[in-house]
Amino acid sequence: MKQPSWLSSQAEEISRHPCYSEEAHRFYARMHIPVAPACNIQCNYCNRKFDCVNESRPGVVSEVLTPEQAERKVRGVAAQLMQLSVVGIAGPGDPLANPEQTFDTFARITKVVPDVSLCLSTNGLTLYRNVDEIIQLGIRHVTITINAVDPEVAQAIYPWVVDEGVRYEGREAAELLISRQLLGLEMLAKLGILVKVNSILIPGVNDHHLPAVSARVQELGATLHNVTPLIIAPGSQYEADGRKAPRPKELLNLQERLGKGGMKVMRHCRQCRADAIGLLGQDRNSDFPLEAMEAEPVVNEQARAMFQRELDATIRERVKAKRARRMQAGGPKTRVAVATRGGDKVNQHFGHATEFLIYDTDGADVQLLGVRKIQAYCHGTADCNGDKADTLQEIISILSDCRILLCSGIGDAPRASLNQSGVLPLVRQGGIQVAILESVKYSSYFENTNMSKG
Ligand code: CLF
Ligand code: SF4
Repeated sequence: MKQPSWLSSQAEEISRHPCYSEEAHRFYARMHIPVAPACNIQCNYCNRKFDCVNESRPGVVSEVLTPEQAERKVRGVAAQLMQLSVVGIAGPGDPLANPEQTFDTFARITKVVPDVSLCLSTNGLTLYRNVDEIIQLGIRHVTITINAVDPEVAQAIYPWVVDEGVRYEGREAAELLISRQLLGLEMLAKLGILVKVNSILIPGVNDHHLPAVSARVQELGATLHNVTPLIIAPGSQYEADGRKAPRPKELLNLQERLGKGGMKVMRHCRQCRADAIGLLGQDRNSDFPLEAMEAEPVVNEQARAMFQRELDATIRERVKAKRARRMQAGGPKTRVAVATRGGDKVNQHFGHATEFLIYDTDGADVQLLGVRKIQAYCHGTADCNGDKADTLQEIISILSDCRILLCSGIGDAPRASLNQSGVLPLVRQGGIQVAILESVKYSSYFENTNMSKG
């Protein structure tokens, strides 16, 4: 098959894709359209009542749209959200187990909003059969969730798969799924499609095996590896088995190991819903109700292009400045947790945070290490000083390797507990990078007060 001409602009596409480029995720938005309800495999961490866990937050249900509704919604959102650069289908089941809805939707979108990149996320079982369609429709980015490349390991993750009406179980199911995933990956990579691999880190099942997965998918042409922590869907097999999520340190160590193996590792994944809209970390779906969408909203392509050119210039400046800072880097590192609602700002109260961004800084360079999800500590101001000891202890243990916490506000009780645990909360507002660099002067706070973290 002849390579399409648009592949020459891959670097530009990466620079505008919020998942493939860490810089882009601060400026460019994605939109997921939930048109694919069915699935053709069973993962032990999933419960079908909810969205596909492979690229979604477990326990979340998205309302399924028809392709017609999806087209209307994408037009309406693109008309208002100038920074929308990617439209993806990631569920709520597997997009390729619903090929008619998925491809019909993509075909409609390319006609009405031709300037967005199309993105598809799949378990990979039927990927090889859909490669022609993917190329014809101009889908530039494909994510495959690959949790194992050894059937022995995969058997403990997938009890069954169904292909062309035949149900496979046990080792046979695992072998079929792996062979299909790797075949699909190889075919797409050879055609120049950007393939990202998602893997879920499942302690006691595939934790030891993910470096082998990373090496194999890199060999076959994957451009990015995104390892996310296991979060178990309520009612799933793993919940019944009492499996536990990995500790943040385990994930961090693994990501570092994969990076040393030469693989580009994604650190800023937010495990989005199948209907998420906005910048990563934001979920603005409720700002764009289908009922409120005009029948024929005006998508001003020129205005979108102008707006995005300005974003590109800002990103280029930031990348240049980052390179310059890297040249000066090398001092001792301080780990900083940031409570944010998005917009690249410290703008979240500690008690309302459901995730922290974790950074390392040496006072010159600032490096994003990952995102740690938590249960919010409080749901109203009264709780902030209240006794929610278990939740607070869990949050403190998740932040135990950090020296500083930046947030827009914090109650007295959590402030005291964090202080006692050697994490210094600082109340700040504004840009994350500036706040982190300013906070470094407090990195020896505990040494000076004889409370060394060791
Ligand atoms: Fe969506 Fe996935 Fe495309 Fe991104 S999400 S289909 S590649 S546009 Fe991104 Fe969200 Fe993580 Fe997915 S942060 S869950 S990796
Ligand atoms: Fe659930 Fe997604 Fe796995 Fe299907 S592929 S079983 S929807 S997690």
